[in-house]
Amino acid sequence: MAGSTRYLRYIIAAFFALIFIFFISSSSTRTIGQQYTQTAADILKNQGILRGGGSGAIDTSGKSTFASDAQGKTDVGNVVNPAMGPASTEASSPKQPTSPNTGIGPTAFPPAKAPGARMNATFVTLARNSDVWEISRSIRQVEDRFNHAYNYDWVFLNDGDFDDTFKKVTTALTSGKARYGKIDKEHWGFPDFIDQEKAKKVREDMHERKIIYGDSISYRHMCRYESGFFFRHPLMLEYEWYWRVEPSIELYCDIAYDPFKFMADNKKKYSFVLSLYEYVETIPTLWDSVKKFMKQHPEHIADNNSMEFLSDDGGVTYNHCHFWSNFEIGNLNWLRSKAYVEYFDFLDKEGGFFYERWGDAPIHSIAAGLMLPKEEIHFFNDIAYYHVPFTHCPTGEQMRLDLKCHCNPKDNFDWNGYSCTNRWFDMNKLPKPEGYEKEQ
Ligand SMILES: Nc1nc2c(ncn2[C@@H]2O[C@H](COP(=O)(O)OP(=O)(O)O)[C@@H](O)[C@H]2O)c(=O)[nH]1
Ligand SMILES: *[C@@H]1O[C@H](CO)[C@@H](O)[C@H](O)[C@H]1NC(C)=O
Ligand SMILES: *[C@@H]1O[C@H](CO)[C@@H](O)[C@H](O)[C@H]1NC(C)=O
Ligand SMILES: [Mg+2]
Repeated sequence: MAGSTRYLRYIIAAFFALIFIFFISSSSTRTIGQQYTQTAADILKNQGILRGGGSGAIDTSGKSTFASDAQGKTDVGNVVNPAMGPASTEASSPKQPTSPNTGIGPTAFPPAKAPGARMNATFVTLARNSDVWEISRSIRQVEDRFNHAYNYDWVFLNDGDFDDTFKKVTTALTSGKARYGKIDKEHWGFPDFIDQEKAKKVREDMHERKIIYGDSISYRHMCRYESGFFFRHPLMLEYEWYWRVEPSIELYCDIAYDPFKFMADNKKKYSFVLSLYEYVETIPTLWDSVKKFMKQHPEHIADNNSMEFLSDDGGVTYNHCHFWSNFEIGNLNWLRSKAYVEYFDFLDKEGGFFYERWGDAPIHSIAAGLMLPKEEIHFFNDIAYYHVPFTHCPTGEQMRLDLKCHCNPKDNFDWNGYSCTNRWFDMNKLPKPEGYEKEQ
């Protein structure tokens, strides 16, 4: 008799112990990563311990993984899943009405928009209608990481007419005014001094040598337009600063201040995030033309220039270093200056946009390198960027954490031997960002 009473006591004790264990586990599974939040009652029901339960094993795995999260900021205990039914959480209780965040005290949200004046600036994108979905991805990232708080305008330029889809989609994505411009025929096409036969032979030859875009006419028009005309488009005349954005780029970190204002406040005219060596086959005679220009216009060459970045022998030869111009933040009035326009006109007459395949990146870079004092060029370590196939992921772990970056530091191109950024730091005698050795 006494033995069976003791037996019954064991069963009751074990039963309560079980309830206790499930109660603990339920409070730690109430977090993201689980399909829905579970109460102790749910679990017991699933186990068939309470009446009306389901059939068997439930997955409580992950409870230890998430237990620590639940105390941190990933606790989403207030998320209510309508499928949970009446036994769910206190958040769905009608006794707790919703109320707005007062903006006061420790639970106040930060202000939604950046304060302060805007610069006279715009984003600018050259694109075709077929680029709509790739440019949409770029816009979304620029808006999410920066412009949602600043609402700068966005100018879209095209040698054809933008169609309704392009305009509708991009207007919806931009937080500032979206504006659409058609490129003048004068600015997109062969100038009359170009020998068509000679240009054609070059394209055929480059095609055979498998040089990228070597046989493309439109790519050449594009490079010439970006080199000499985009800043003179009527829409662009209304602005002082531009930020070039191409399709299919990525921005990996928050941009927590206004780079346009930074440029203005620090007297910068041109900026970059990636630099590298140009493909020689596309610019075999560019430097010869540049040297002719320098001789003809010594008044345009800045005293404190970046020749050391461009040449290893004091200007005799070009080392092919250039800033990668698919990302640029720069000053439009500089590009519209007498110096730059004369530089472009001179190079244009040389014919290399069509008799070779001069890209706008070396054209812009050499101009900035020779005609601006070097302190007017800025390297944005904190703007994390990707354009196929290169990544600029900021050097320095603390910066990456502070800016909520999602790039892999191993992908950073800056300290790679094929990058010219190391050279840029050396020339300017700038201390390299902390931790760069580890990211080489
Ligand atoms: N409207 C127009 N835009 C072009 C044309 N070709 C290139 N682009 C744009 O010019 C920029 C550079 O072209 P992309 O194909 O990205 O060249 P890559 O980055 O050098 O490979 C991008 O913004 C393109 O959308 C063209 O024929 N017409
Ligand atoms: C913006 O800059 C352009 C070019 O310098 C200028 O013509 C225009 O008047 C400026 N707009 C404002 C609002 O300052
Ligand atoms: C030249 O550039 C360097 C680096 O930006 C700067 O520290 C220096 O003051 C400049 N010198 C002159 C004469 O402007
Ligand atoms: Mg591109």
